[in-house]
Amino acid sequence: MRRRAVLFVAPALLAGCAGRTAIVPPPGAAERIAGVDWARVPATEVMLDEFAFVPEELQLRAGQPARLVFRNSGARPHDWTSPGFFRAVALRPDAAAQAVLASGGSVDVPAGGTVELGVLPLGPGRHEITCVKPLHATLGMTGRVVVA
Ligand SMILES: [Cu+2]
Repeated sequence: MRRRAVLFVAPALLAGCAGRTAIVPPPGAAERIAGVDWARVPATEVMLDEFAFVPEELQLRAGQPARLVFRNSGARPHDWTSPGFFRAVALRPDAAAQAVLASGGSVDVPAGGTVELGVLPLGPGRHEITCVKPLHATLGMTGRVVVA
């Protein structure tokens, strides 16, 4: 009963998957992203379906903004989850970014749906990606994002 009360008062923190910790944007992230002209940033598509990410390895460049368009062409909900990546980027401030931060680093995409995020990788790195839906990683929904 006590646990249920906690869940009731903190739904935003626990959105997506109970137990994951909300991500706080790195220092300076808001300033870094404020000057980006998103209309000039080309879209990069990331497809999700049963049971793969395409591309399996997403390549980005540090300091170069990207519009990531996550498209679920499958018949089930999927997610693109990478807490390490989302701790290392500045996100364009919008509702989609808020949902990713609150969930602890998951882009949740309903079947047939699309989610767009504006990201600015702050430095080079390599981060694992999984779909955290039960068994989806085992069935092939793993990958990585490499920031050069
Ligand atoms: Cu999945």
